[in-house]
Amino acid sequence: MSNRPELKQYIQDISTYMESRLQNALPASWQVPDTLQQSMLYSLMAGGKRLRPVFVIAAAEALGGSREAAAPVACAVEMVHTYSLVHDDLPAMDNDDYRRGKLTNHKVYGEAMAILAGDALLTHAFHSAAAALQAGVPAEAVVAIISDLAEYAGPRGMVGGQVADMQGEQGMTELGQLQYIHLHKTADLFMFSLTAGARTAGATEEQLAALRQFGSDIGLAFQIQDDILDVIGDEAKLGKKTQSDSKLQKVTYPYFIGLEESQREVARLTASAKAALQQAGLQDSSRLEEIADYLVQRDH
Ligand code: GRG
Repeated sequence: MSNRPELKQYIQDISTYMESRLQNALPASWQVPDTLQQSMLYSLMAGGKRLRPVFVIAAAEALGGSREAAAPVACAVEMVHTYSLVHDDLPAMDNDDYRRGKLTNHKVYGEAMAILAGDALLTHAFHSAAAALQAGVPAEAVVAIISDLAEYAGPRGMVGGQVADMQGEQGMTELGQLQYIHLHKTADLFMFSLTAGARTAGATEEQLAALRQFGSDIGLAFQIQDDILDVIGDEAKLGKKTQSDSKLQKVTYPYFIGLEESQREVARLTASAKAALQQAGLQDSSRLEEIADYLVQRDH
């Protein structure tokens, strides 16, 4: 009998581990203003799925690395992800009152504090990534991780994707525009997570390239699946005729290429992601493959 936990248990274990690491992310000696600390922790501890930390840790473990060495990087990417959600919910952007079933940060702490909590999460992410050095990761790998975090989260990465999304609201005419948004808003942090986790375990350039391909394919497939579920959900709620009048007008993958072709694209990207993993020469790629299937096969 193997001691290997089922995927759901594996994800749950990482979530529990991350909760305690994130809860203590700010050193007690720092004298951070109370409200700022509460606002940061309110969103950090609001019950996200911790997908990006799972990618960091699973990639490290696929190369025989340790959870402890990968943890500072896993915390860093979750902080960047959380800041992006706090800012995305602001009145100047999506203007949302609820996220994950709870009031959004600015609804509880006010707009100014939500902006500052987001800023503080983004800044503190780099402090956390740098702490990989104390967890035993070689300095050269830590510098590469920090540089990648800036690249994948910044103007050429997630922020660039968010801007393209905002501009796309004025009207999108090509699938390439939507693909750019999905790749940068979603896939870039997946790619960062996978490569950064692998870097903590001494990955080669070839392994990093294969993991970038895997992250890009799975990130795009994850978002296309989201688009598909969005359209199918509305079809169920509204009935086929009304749905084709309304939701297909929303700019999603099915809007451009139809539902069936979108489903085929998810399958094609998943196969391509798994093929990339096979090329990576990892010690054990099975967990990453399971995560890929779990993400694209979800039905909600
Ligand atoms: C404000 C710079 C800036 C960026 C915002 C994150 C984001 C970009 C927008 C939110 C809307 C959205 C659907 C983004 C795509 C990325 C994504 C899939 C976010 C949700 O990630 P999950 O499902 O969230 O991992 P949880 O809540 O589980 O952490």
